[in-house]
This record gives sequence, C-alpha cells and structure tokens, in this order.
Amino acid sequence: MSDDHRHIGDDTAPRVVVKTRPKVKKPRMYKVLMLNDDYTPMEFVVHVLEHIFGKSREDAARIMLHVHHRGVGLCGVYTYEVAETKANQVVDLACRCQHPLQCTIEKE
Ligand code: TYC
Repeated sequence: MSDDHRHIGDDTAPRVVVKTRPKVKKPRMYKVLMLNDDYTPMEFVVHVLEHIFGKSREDAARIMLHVHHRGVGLCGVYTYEVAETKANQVVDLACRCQHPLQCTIEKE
C-alpha cells in the first residue's frame, strides 16, 4: 500500500512516540541550626538533640560542645515542614523550661 492510502487509525498509520518526563523534583532541603547562649544547661541541649533530632547520646554531646565552643551547630537537614516543626519544638520546650535556647532554619 502506498503512503497516500494510509489513514489515521489504520494500523498502517505512522506512530508518534512521546517520551514523558516523570514530574518529580527533589525537595529543597533546610538546615536546622542551634545557637549557643550562656544560660541553657548543657544537659538540656543534649536531651533536645537526643529526643527531637534522634541523635545518639555521643553525637548529641559532640554537637552540644561544638555549639558551646563555636556559637552555632548543625542539628540536621530536612524538608521545610520537618525543619520548621523541629525548630519550633526546640523553642517551645526551651520556653516551657525557661531556657533561652534558640534554633533557626536556613536553606541548604
Ligand atoms: N553555653 C551553655 C552553657 O555553658 C551550653 C549550651 C550549649 C547552650 C549549646 C546552648 O545550643 C547551646 N551552659
């Protein structure tokens, strides 16, 4: 059969293959940073790092001491909602316990 006699829907019609891209993007990630102060007890900071950020006691103590000496330290990297929730949990708990501990989030 010549090309002229082909019709759309015929199994002789030319086929077009369209590649689709999967519409998924990696989410932007956010760092949760802990700030030093002169008043929050070291043990409280270690507790926060263990219970809110899931750190081992050893990692929690290491991060706390890093913040104590350097002024700021990384608690973890999360999607926006998780980072914001954890930072709020830290500040809320510190506030309830009357400690001035502060946490911030920053785009990675
Ligand atoms: N600097 C505090 C102290 O000497 C301890 C501390 C560590 C406070 C880390 C906050 O994010 C912090 N008691």
